[in-house]
Amino acid sequence: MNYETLKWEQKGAVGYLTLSRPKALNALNAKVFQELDHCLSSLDNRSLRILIVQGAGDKAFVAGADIKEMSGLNAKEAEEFSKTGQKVFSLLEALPFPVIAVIQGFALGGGLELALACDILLLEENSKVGLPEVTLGLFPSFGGTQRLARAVGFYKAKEMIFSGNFYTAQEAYSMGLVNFALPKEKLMSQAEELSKIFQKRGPLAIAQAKQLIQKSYSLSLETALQLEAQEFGRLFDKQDSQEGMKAFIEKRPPQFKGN
Ligand code: DAK
Repeated sequence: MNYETLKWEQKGAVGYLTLSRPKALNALNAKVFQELDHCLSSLDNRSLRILIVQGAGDKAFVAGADIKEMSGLNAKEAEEFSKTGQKVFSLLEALPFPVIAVIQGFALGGGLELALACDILLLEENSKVGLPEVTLGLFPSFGGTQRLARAVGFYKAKEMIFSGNFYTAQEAYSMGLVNFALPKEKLMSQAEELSKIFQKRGPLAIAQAKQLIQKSYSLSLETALQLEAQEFGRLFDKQDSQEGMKAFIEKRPPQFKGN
């Protein structure tokens, strides 16, 4: 897949998606969203087990929506921009395998919202994150008001969104916004270490667990628990769960095939 604003590479079962507009600090414009839409819609979900998302260069993961492009949009174009953006974030969130955001440099506005649609967030220790939309008279509307509050709680989310301030990696880690804050040289190796661990586990089990964790946002606990039990039962019809339990009893590593 050849793109103008993205780089795509697959090594084994790991996909590497790089947002690449370094001169604009990888800001999200209409072209980026069109290409992300195409790329995420055409992934081979059978051969992929992990997706790693990063930004080109070391200055920014993504510095937000492209303010220069956005300022020239008319109402119709803004609606289109918003729709494609929302579609892309939903596609990313719905991928049936873990998505790891490797964040180096600024992750701001729509850039932080993109990271929040991933499953695991790794942040380089000198990076800054924030939702500065209010400084533009906007508010974070690619899911930021929802996903951030779920990640860090109402009060911290309100502080971040109302102030538009930038936060250090240590602050982001302390508030539970990211899984790890790491030195630059350890960032990708930690992502790959996690990828290796995830790949050893049952892929169907991970896909179901991911979906159920996401559904917990919108379902009552009672309904979600029923669904959890149902899906747990369905896994017993699959070869992977039989293989996993058999391998444990036979004291050998399991051979998961994703069926
Ligand atoms: N958009 C466009 N260009 C950007 C950009 C951005 N978000 N961020 C940086 N750039 C460009 C700069 O304009 C500059 O370009 P040139 O002037 O060289 O042509 C180049 O990248 C380098 O940036 P700086 O010269 O500013 O670099 P500094 O190190 O001095 O500062 C910075 C880095 C990241 C602190 C600063 O660039 C900055 O504050 N950038 C803006 C950050 C920001 O406010 N981001 C939030 C954007 S608002 C929507 C849903 C969601 C959204 C919108 C719509 N709908 C549902 C419709 C989301 C909105 C946002 O994300």
